[in-house]
Amino acid sequence: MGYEPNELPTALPRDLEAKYTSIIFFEQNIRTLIYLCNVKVKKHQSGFITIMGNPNVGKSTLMNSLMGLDLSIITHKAQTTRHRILGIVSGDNYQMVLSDTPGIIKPAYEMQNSMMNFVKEALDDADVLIYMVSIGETKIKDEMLLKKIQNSKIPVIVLINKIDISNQDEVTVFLKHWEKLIPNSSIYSISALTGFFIPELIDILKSHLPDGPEYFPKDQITDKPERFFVNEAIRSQILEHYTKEIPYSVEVKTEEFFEEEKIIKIRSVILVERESQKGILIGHKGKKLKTVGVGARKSLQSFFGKKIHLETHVKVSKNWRSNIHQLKRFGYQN
Ligand SMILES: Nc1nc2c(ncn2[C@@H]2O[C@H](COP(=O)(O)OP(=O)(O)OP(=O)(O)O)[C@@H](O)[C@H]2O)c(=O)[nH]1
Ligand SMILES: [Mg+2]
Repeated sequence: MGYEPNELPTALPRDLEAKYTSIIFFEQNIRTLIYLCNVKVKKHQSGFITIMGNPNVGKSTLMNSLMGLDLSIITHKAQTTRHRILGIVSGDNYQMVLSDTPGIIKPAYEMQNSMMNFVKEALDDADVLIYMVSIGETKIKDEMLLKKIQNSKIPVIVLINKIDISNQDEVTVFLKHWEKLIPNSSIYSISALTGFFIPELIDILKSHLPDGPEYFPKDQITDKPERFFVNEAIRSQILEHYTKEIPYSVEVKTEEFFEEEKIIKIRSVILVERESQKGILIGHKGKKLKTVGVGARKSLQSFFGKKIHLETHVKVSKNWRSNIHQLKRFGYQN
């Protein structure tokens, strides 16, 4: 049947209308199905995973091992980590925001207060808590913290670390001990250093992530700026090469960071608390400070993948560890 353009029917013939309606119905069903599939496929999981525990148990080693990257500095000395450092691991459908934190201590001065505030903040933000102990540890001394962990509403994972320096019988004893102490937790024995149980742990952590958004762009790996990692590389060398109170009296501030195509030019200031510490740090004819510079340059070259020109100066900033204004300048307080 043919129609002239000016005499088109206002309604479709009955049989055509029925077909047309069923096509629309079919198309809508398909759209709903595609929508539901997309929702299912695109479901995204994310969360904040806090790593906490006593000093020196291997928290930063674990963070780096989970990241597959040397983000946090690691030394054999306690109180190496002073800040909360985020390490972000992302995949298409998930994002784990790890927090490396300072080891738990009883604060003796203002800087240590700030360090413990970082731990508290990270605990308050956590979707999953990792409490890490070294093999041989049996207690959480702080009663309040113990209660908080025992009554935790979020998943708690206790990791017994450094099992590479232990044996099966000993590991079994400590696994049982921690199971009894924190019955609401999952307990695993690992070696953050050798990587034992790390791939399995990554899967366990992913399985605990709640549904959530991308908190950070997927290609971002940390919340800290480049200068922070320069400060840390220098501080790591100081922890390595000096004894007694020197590493604990030092703060590093990077004042210049110029990135060119093939080289990064950096100027950093090392602050000490007293005049006498300045001499010790510089050493005879500047030899000790030179060792620090050479070591830091090497590690920064591999961290940034570029040639590094590093200039260091030592200054006295009297009692900076107890001075709130100074601590603010160094990023310890908001
Ligand atoms: N044998 C052994 N040593 C480890 C293991 N994990 C870490 N360590 C060592 O333990 C020391 C402390 O490691 P860190 O990762 O700096 O410990 P931390 O808990 O971050 O320490 P703080 O930042 O001071 O609280 C370093 O000498 C590490 O090499 C492990 O699985 N086995
Ligand atoms: Mg650490």
